[in-house]
Amino acid sequence: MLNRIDLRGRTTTPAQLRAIVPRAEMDVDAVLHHVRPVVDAVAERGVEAALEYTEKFDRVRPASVRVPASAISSALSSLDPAVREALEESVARARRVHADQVRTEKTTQVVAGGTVTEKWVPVERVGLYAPGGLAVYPSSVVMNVVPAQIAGVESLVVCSPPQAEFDGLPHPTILAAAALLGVEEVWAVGGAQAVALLAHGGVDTDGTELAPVDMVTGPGNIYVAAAKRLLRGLVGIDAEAGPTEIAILADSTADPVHVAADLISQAEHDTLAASVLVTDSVELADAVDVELKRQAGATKHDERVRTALTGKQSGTVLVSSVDEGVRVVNAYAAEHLEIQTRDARAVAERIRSAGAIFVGPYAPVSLGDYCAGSNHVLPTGGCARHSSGLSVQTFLRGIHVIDYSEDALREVGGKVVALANAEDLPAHGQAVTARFPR
Ligand code: HSO
Ligand code: ZN
Repeated sequence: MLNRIDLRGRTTTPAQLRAIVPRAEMDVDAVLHHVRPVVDAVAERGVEAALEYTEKFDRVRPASVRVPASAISSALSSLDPAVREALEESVARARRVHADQVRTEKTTQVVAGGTVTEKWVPVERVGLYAPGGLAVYPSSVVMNVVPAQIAGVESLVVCSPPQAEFDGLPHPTILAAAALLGVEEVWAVGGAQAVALLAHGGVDTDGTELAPVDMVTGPGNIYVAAAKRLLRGLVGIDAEAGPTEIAILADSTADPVHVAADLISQAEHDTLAASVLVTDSVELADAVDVELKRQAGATKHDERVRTALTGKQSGTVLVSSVDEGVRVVNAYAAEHLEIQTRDARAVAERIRSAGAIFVGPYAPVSLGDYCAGSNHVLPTGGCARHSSGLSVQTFLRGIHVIDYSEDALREVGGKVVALANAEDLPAHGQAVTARFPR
């Protein structure tokens, strides 16, 4: 079922590996020309333009962008109690993990009379995007809101596309998740127009202000990614999320039933999702293929899953050893990486690049999607080589506070002057010497 790539006996550099191992492509540049007019129109005409695009793309026109408080609270009271309990558990675990990410202010005594303090200040107003396309993701509301709240963000707005079947409101489970987290502001707007409206703000249909945000985070489709690219700078963004990816590094001890189930679980997101098995065992690869066929036939979204698994973004990579497998997955830098090998913990310790690492037979990616306590908004497309998933840190700014006494400045003044002159910026030096006329 999966394409097979045989790397045994080949010597490859990390750069070559990145080109060889299959991956979902997302050509954001190719859609920029569609997205720019949307962003420009919302910048100019605000809510009016956002609602026009909403009608065009989502085929529904909400009465107002801001969802009434009564709709948010009633969504929570009508939520299935089992789902509510599960969401509460998800929130509690995420809060436990993210609370440990809080940074403490540190003061460095550089010299007598001279200190530099790094203080951490939360971003003031944040817009969190929760997609509502093929699936709706109340879990993503949790994964965005929890770190932002723990960072101390004071003003939070959750944005999600309006749904025709729910009278132009976002999906009720999205509203319920927001209510559960204590989020009071939800906007019924999605896609590129949502990112643009968050960045520029506007005036709602009833005349109330929709204040612009300082930062936009959360996953979305390619149009959301393109809007983030166009608006980055005016607002901060987390990452341009691409299609989801799972890589599994497995040896002959792995259970093909589990491996196949996990590959299918992420293929379920999107026909473009990438499911990659890296193994030194041909027997396992064969057994996983058999299992994929069996399980994919029985799963609800079988079409979508099969398209993702047979697409060129998915495949099995045969390697000659687990060591070589480690090299492959490090080069690949998957959004999610499972280690299903002997001594999985020891192997996991050698992983340098991945959005998140799932160790051993009882840590499937879907645990992390919902209930591990870890965050599921993670870097895709190889961005795990340089970036991390969403965390409390995402919503904090580190500000250096420089405090020097007269003596401490005088003592180092000559060095400032020397460096300023070396850069041919003598006025920089004079800003110091002006303080010490003699
Ligand atoms: N695996 C997705 C997150 C998700 N899964 C939400 C289910 N719901 C990207 O990390
Ligand atoms: Zn998932």
